Amino acid sequence: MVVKRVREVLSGGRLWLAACFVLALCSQGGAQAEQRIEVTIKDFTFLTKQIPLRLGVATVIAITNQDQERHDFGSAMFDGVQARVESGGIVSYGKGIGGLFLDAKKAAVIRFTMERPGRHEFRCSIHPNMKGELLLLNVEAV
Ligand SMILES: [Cu+2]
Repeated sequence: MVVKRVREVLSGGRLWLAACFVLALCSQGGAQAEQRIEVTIKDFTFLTKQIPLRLGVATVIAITNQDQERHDFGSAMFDGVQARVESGGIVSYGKGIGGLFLDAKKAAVIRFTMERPGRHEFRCSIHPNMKGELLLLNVEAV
């Protein structure tokens, strides 16, 4: 009886492993479907091509500052979210980054996976008139 129970637990474990494997395959497929947003800062304006962003998908925000001025890309959308910032050969990562500062003519990349739907505003803290937003949709990844 005890042996039988152990066997049941074992087969349950195997099923769970199989499920993990399928999940791993799926998330590999998801990596190919990485969504990328280009944000260009030009003449004190955020230029973004607004594409609907899906939740739970690896997201890359590539920011380029074309101005001769320092700007900031800050947003509450990163609150509590694990994010990775790559800029000038430096990679930093952590939970809840507030945003990043971009010196003149510099570029940076933020990688994260968004789980909260809705409109997420971003702004430049140096120039309060500079604002933009990203729309995150709660749709199934097909
Ligand atoms: Cu600015």
